[in-house]
Amino acid sequence: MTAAQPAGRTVLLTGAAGGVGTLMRELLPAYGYRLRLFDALPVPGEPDAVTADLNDAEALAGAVRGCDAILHLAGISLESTFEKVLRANIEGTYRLYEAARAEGVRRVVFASSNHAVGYTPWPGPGEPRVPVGTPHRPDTFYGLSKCFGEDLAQFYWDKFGIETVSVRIGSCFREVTSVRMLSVWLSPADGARLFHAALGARDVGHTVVYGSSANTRAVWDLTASKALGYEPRDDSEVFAEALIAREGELDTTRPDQSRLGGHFVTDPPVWPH
Ligand code: NAI
Ligand code: 15L
Repeated sequence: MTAAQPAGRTVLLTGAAGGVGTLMRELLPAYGYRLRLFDALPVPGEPDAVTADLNDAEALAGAVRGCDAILHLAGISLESTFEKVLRANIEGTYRLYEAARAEGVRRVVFASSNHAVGYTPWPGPGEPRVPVGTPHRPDTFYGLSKCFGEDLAQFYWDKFGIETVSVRIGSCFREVTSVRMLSVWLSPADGARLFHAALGARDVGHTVVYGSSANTRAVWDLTASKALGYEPRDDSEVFAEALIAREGELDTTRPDQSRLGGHFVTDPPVWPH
């Protein structure tokens, strides 16, 4: 892998109306990208955004056409019924890759999630950070769909030569709101740095990386992220004192804090009703 290519490229941003999409609409243009926006919901203040479902193959093909790369954020971002996760995240991500293949787009950055490995035990004191090679241990149907997305990315690389960086995002929000997030926070600015690195690094094949900031209490091994050229600058520690005063230190004997996925591990599944 070598350093990021110059920006100035057209990138399709799916999920542009969502939380991370909104942050990246603010931050990525400074890196020189022209963003084309896509979401099932209208994107406020963006009349040129494509408003369509990922499963609308015609709309998706039109959106993908002529793009240099895709930052694929769209999908269900929390646990839901299997049927909803299947439609948006599994079928929808398949449609996205099919559109990329048909339209000749050679690079995807896929928003995977820490919940692909959510059942992995929280590392104890002195234990090494969790490597990207740790086995998939999804904690939800949602996490399972991210495992599928990573495997789909590997398949489209092996079969069709479409490159992907799958970013197992921790918690990408403006602020840190729990003691767990002290370890897994990806600040918006570091998120933009990481997506920029992932969009531009050469010869990535299919690479899986973790997405977190330079947190004092980090739990994931960022070696693969840094190999893309990512240099995190933020540290959640500035939020620590207030959060620990409110919640106490992270207690890995608690079921909802004993594994990387936090409460996703202990929350009941969502069944159709
Ligand atoms: P979000 O729920 O705020 O935004 C997702 C967007 O995708 C929404 O605007 C929604 O309308 C759109 N969408 C959903 N289904 C769609 C479909 N079938 N067709 C077209 N658009 C559809 O989620 P957020 O927080 O912005 O996350 C973005 C991505 O990053 C998601 O894939 C999520 O799983 C992933 N991620 C986010 C993390 C975070 O900390 N925010 C952590 C780990 C992963
Ligand atoms: C995710 O995958 C979710 O999309 C996000 O909303 C957060 O819950 C995040 O994981 C997390 O683990 O904090």
